[in-house]
Order: sequence, then structure tokens, then C-alpha cells
Amino acid sequence: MEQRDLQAIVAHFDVKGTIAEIKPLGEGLINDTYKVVTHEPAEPDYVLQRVNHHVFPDVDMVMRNIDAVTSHIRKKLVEAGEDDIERKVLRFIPTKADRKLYVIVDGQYWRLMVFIPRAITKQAVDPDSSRDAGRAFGRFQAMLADIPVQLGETIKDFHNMEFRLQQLREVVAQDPVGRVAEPQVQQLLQEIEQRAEEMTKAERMGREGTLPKRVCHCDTKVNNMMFNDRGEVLCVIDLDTVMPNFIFSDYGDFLRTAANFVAEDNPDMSAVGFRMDIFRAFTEGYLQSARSFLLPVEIENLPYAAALFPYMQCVRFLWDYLSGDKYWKCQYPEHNFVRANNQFHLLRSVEAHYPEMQAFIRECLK
Ligand code: GN1
Ligand code: MG
Repeated sequence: MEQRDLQAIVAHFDVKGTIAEIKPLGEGLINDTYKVVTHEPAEPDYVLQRVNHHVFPDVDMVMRNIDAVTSHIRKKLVEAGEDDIERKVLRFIPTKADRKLYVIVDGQYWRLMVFIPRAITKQAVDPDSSRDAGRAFGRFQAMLADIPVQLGETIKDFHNMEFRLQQLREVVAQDPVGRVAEPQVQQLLQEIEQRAEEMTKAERMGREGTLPKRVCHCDTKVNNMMFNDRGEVLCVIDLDTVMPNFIFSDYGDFLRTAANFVAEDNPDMSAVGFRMDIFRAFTEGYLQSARSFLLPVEIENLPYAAALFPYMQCVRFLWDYLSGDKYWKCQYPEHNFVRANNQFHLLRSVEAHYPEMQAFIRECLK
């Protein structure tokens, strides 16, 4: 987009300082993100984001959720006497006209938040920062346990495994781009179906009333965290998907990205695998801050959660591949298939480590 157009969008918000430059930031696959640099050293820089309203159909709900979550966390940090709070929770800027946290320009939804200075994002983590990340996500869930409002479901059935399988089966039946017959696709579909019963057990437990939903982040990828220069977690970002869910979401999705030896789209399948050092460190940290509120059934099923997320992401990437690549940006035609296959190889590696994972969790609880 043109500087002029971006500047005009920023002008809707109640910013301090004057804009020097607006430039692309990060590599999110869903929203478009820009850094807004101000001239004055004393004023903050900002992050401007266009929210993908095809993915998030109710942007107003997204922003109400985010407002509730960031206000609640800020209150908790103040009560706990924390320092440096502005770097530990996001601050969204209201519009001048109606104090809303987003503006609609030409049918597009935009929002603005304060840029967190001197923070680092990472694509990969070592065991020390994973332990810290585990503690941070456990604390995130713990802080939000008593949020006084009912959060909305910003993407309906987002992490519902039954729904994701149904979506896949529908596209397989329709085969809109003629990719279903590919032998590699057929093989992957068979592997997926073999595991379908086991992988949908969370939904069944939910219906039976034995597994609760809690406020979760639901996109706990490594690159959705900000670290300080000592490698400690400052805060969790990318809050669009914060909603009630099984805690497996946050635990499983972090390990899916952090404990893979390679990136989720690495085409060298022999390099894909589950890092037990990351698993151990993250689990230790997570249990330290979440153990007090977790039920035994949630703790027992953490290895299941570690398998569920590569499985779910495999199903989702394959669904998009068979749909004609409408959801995730692709750099080449097979990109989504490579992603799906990568996640399947990760799943197999998780499965191979199941007994070891269960033994480790038992040790942590002693
Ligand atoms: C999307 O927006 P981003 O890149 O953090 C997706 C996640 C997937 C991830 C896979 C709203 O996350 O669920 O795990 O891509 N977010 C949404 O890379 O679908
Ligand atoms: Mg992100």
C-alpha cells in the first residue's frame, strides 16, 4: 500500500508524535502488519495492522475480547507490583472519532497498537527460553482464569478437531482443484483417517462434561511472543484468537512450532522431528505456573495435546491444499502440501516419544 494511504489510516487514531515512516513488519500469514515510526524519540512507535476479516468475520468481537484481556492482564500486573508494564501487555490506541479500537476504511479493518521497544521475536527457541515460555503461557491462562466477562469465539470451532476433519472430508468429496487423486494426498488422507477417532477425544470429553474450557491464547507459536534481550518472555502477542478452549490448545501449539527441529514448511521430511529437550523444558515451566489450576485429566492428556496440534495443522494445511490454497499464503504450488506432510512427520515423531513424555510428566508431579 502507498505511504499516503497508510498515513491517512493512522490519522484516524489518537497517536502522539508525527509519523516519519510506515514500513512492513513481521511475517504473519493472516494479517498485514506495518511499523509506524514517529519522529520524536520521546513518543512511542506504533504497529498498524489490517485485520483479515475473512478469517475473523466479527472484528468487533475480536477487539472487544482483546480489550477485555489486555485490561485484565494490565490490572493483574499492577496489583502484582510488576515493573515495565508497558512492555508486558499490549496497548491498543482508540480512534479520535469514537474511541473504538479499530477503524473501517474502504471496507478494510485497521487497528493500531504501541510498538514494544527493545523486544525480540524468535522463530526458534532453546530449552531455557522454552521453560520461560511455558511459565508465561501458564501464567497467561492463570491471570485470565477470573476475567469478569464471557469472551466470544472469534473463529467458530477454531480448534475443534471434529469440525476440522469434517471440513477436510467435505473438500475431499468436492475436489474443487483436482488434487485429491494425487498418490501422496491419498496416503496422507489414509493416515489421517486412521487416527481420527483418537484425535477427537477432547470434543467427546467436553460433551461428557469431564473436560473444561478455559480462556486460551489459541495461537501460541514461538513467534507470537516477545522476549527481552536476556531471552526472558515479556509478553504474548497476536491476541485475535484468545477465546475459551481446552488448555491443550496453548500447550500443544507451542510445542508444534517450538519443538520441531525445522520450520513447519521445511520440505526435507527426514529433518522433521520432535525435540524432547524443548518438550521437557516447556512442560516443566508450564506445570510450574499452571499446575495449581489444572485438573488431573488435563495433565494426563498433555502428551495427547502434543500430538493433537501437528495432527490438526496437518489436516488444516491439507484442507487448504485441496481447496486451492485460499487460506495460507503460498510461495509455490505444493507449499501447503509440504506443510501438511511436514506436520504429519512431526506427529509421527511425537507418537514415538509418547511413553517417554508420560514418564517425564509423572516425574514433574512428584
Ligand atoms: C496462522 O496468523 P498466524 O500465522 O500466527 C493460523 C494458526 C496456524 C498458523 C500456521 C487464525 O497463524 O492457527 O497454526 O497460521 N491462525 C489462524 O502457520 O488461522
Ligand atoms: Mg503471528
